[in-house]
Amino acid sequence: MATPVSSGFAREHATFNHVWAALMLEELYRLGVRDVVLAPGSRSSPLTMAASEHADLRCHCHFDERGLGFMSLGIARGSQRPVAIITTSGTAVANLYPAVVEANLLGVPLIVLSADRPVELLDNGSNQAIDQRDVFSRHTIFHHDLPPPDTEIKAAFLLSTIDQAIDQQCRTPGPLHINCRYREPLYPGTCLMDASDYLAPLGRWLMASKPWSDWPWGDEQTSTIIPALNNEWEAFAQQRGLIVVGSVGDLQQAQQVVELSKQLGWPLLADVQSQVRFDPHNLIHFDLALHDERFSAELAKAEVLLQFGGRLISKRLTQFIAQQPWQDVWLVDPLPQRLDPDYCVKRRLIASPADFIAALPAHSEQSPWHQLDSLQRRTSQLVEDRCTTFSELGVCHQLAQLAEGQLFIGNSLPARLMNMLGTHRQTPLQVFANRGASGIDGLIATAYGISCTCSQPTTIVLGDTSALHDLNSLALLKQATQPLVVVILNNDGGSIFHMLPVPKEGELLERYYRQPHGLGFEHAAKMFGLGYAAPSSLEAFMAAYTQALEVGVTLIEVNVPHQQVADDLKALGAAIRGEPREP
Ligand SMILES: Cc1ncc(C[n+]2csc(CCOP(=O)(O)OP(=O)(O)O)c2C)c(N)n1
Repeated sequence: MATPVSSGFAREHATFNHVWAALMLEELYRLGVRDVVLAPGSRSSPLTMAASEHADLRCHCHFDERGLGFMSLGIARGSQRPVAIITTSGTAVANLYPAVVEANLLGVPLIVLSADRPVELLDNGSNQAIDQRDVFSRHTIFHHDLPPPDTEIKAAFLLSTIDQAIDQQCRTPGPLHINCRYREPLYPGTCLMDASDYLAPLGRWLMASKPWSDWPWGDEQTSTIIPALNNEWEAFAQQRGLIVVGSVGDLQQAQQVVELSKQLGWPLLADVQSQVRFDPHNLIHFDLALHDERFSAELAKAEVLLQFGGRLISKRLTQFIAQQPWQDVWLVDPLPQRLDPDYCVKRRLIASPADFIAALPAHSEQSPWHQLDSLQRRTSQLVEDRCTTFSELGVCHQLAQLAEGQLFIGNSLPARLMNMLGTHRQTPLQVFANRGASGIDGLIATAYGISCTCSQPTTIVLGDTSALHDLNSLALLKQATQPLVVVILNNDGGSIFHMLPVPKEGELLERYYRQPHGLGFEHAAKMFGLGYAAPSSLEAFMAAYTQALEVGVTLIEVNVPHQQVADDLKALGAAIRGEPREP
């Protein structure tokens, strides 16, 4: 309901609340925001209307704020841009909590704009009013509680508050929260209000495209601290080293790490979140090969470790790193987090892989020191042999080869299986996972958000309990503009608990951990208008999956016995260790 002037910021708006909301969204746009996600609500009307009227903002909707938060996480990660979230007041805001927690751990720039009541309507029995001040506590990098829009408060205050918040987000990527209090009226009346006088002090801002105040933004990463590396690097690089790659979002940066590993002749152990796990240079089956004593012994000849990115999925690799008597350990990651669960790191470099590599002094190419490739080949052959059946192992092994575009990996066993299986690929595959807090919530919404940002197919592979957790986000999928495939590994409950030391006696494991439900997903697919397939052989899975990558949205349900995956992994580990087969 704002009337645009011939060019520049509109001077007439529905209410004064709408003036402030429009100023905020315009400033966020100038600071790089392109996507806004919204859930319905009354108190947030000024923000909703401002977002919907902004010509250059893409709006995405979901009725469930928990899924909305995860959807924004996916969009922000896929587009590598900040995403604004608009919710109404009350539990709507609280429903964003899991996604905010995950964004904080992964350093994803979300901007929560929560609508709220003015303070005089708090704690007096007013409807849908909770204390929203700093509701996300220590899980945001910035919090601001705005006063209700007021003509006595300069518009420049609002703009510079946003500029400061976004500057903070550039320095420490993560979610920020701006609580927006509105007095009524929240909706347009019969005529527009002219805000020309109020806006006039903004002068050139009204016609320009730059933010109000000039703060560092974009590539200018002031937190990048690379000390003079010359002497330290020479001493470090002369030793026998390993390169481990954890979570690295950017394929090109990860490829530079691969090149570095080739130049140094150091083995590369890249996690599935590294973007280069399927690179021909990676020791792709290192996780399983660590069962093999000869492989582990060879790896243990390493004296120094250079790690890029954290949050390794492989427990065996994490244990190896913890136990190895390293001469030195360097860890490179742009986020200022410790990322060192066993306190091995001696030098923590807060830098992107590309910035770190660019800062290194020249080094001559060295020949590889390791026998690991040939030792790993035995493990790879066993993986090939054991992944030929219709099972979670077989399906994940195939997915790693057949997937195109983007693959989102759910937590619990899918993350572990995709980190173990598969083969080298000629074409890169962009891989995402919510491994900050490793929740089984919001996975479908996150994958949908990621799919919104690219022109290629997206696949999500997840467990049945995880799928049930976010079932209502299936409602988002019919809006997908690119092929989207949801592969549900339905082992009737949380099969990961078979692999954990939960006491097996009595009903403990079944009733309190695994929680079998006996549910299938065919009717869910129907209800949400998705294609559906339930293959019963590996060949049928491959055919259904390949077809699903072509067009539309398809839910592929892989029904397997609950105990199978644990038995298969146990048998594979024993085979790699060279133990005789159980009769
Ligand atoms: C929000 C949340 N609640 C609980 C957990 C603990 N948890 C980890 S795995 C898991 C079971 C997951 O089951 P499913 O999705 O079916 O996968 P599977 O174990 O069969 O691979 C649970 C409950 C969690 N990680 N996140």
